[in-house]
Amino acid sequence: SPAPVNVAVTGAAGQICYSLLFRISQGDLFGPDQPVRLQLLEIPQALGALDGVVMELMDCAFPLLADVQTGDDPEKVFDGANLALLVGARPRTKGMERGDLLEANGAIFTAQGAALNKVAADDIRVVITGNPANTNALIAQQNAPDIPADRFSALTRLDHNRAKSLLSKQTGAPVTDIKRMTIWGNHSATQYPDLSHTTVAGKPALDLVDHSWVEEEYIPRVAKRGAEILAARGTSSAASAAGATVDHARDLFRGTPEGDWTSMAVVSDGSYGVPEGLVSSFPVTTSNGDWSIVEDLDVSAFSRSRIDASVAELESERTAVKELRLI
Ligand code: NAX
Repeated sequence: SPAPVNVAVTGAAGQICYSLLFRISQGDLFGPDQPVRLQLLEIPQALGALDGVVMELMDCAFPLLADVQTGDDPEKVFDGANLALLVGARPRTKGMERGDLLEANGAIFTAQGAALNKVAADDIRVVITGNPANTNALIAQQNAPDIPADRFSALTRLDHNRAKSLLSKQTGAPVTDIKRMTIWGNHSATQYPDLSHTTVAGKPALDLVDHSWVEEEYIPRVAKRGAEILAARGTSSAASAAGATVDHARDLFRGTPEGDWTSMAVVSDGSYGVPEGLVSSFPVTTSNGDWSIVEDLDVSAFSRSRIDASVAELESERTAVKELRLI
């Protein structure tokens, strides 16, 4: 069998990783013939709990799991990584202002970007799930000057999958019939799930649903799905976030299907009026670890105003982290 792929994962003792690590070890990311080595990063206080997770990984006797290492030093844990999944982040706690949140996460993602820059493999790909995902990705990317900017992407796949599933429910069509879904902007309440180019069994989605439903129910429900789950479950979405992280990374390497695309937050080249350098969600096609933005889509006036609002939020986050000298 081929040499193992080195997958570094942060936040490894957290709830998303309690699903994610098992999915990766099962072969859901790189397929049934590719062994993986897990390099798991946690903060010192969580290393004990992480030992328990590693015991469970061992107890699954996964044929594809070649090795597991753990630690709290990113310069050691990221050594030789081919793929880094940055899941661990500092959640917003009571009384914390947005600036405090950006600063706490800035400390994490400046250090992790610099460590990746120093010790990751030459073919490194970096996927950021930890929130605020887009701006954390920007911070990591800006602190890794020797890694090409297009190696970084942040997750909007959970939003994309939620958007597909809610449209499937509304139209009665299976999710496999839904193509060309797009999430634009920030992974936040300002995100814009755009049905303008989406097809359902080959028919334009917008011919099948009312505009008022899209504007008043669908868009807010996709954007607030995380809060809906938190209210029902008492904790934030975890298995679905792990699933979306697997979908994102798998498609990055194995490619999007012909005639379809996915959504990823990537460093803007100025496409669709999104200022260069911002990490914003776009429709993308992928193959062999690389992505490209789907170009020349029509943008309606309604879409324009939604995209602009989310991009304005990303610009204000970028200004804030610049002022904090994190980038
Ligand atoms: P948990 O709080 O269960 O786990 C996070 C783990 O990260 C903890 O074990 C913590 O010790 C660890 N950690 C903190 N700082 C670290 C550091 N510097 N290095 C390594 N590990 C560190 O959170 P979980 O539910 O697993 O969520 C993880 C992140 O994903 C959060 O930021 C969350 O907001 C974000 N999410 C992102 C989503 C997306 O679609 N982009 C959706 C789900 C989720 O909300």
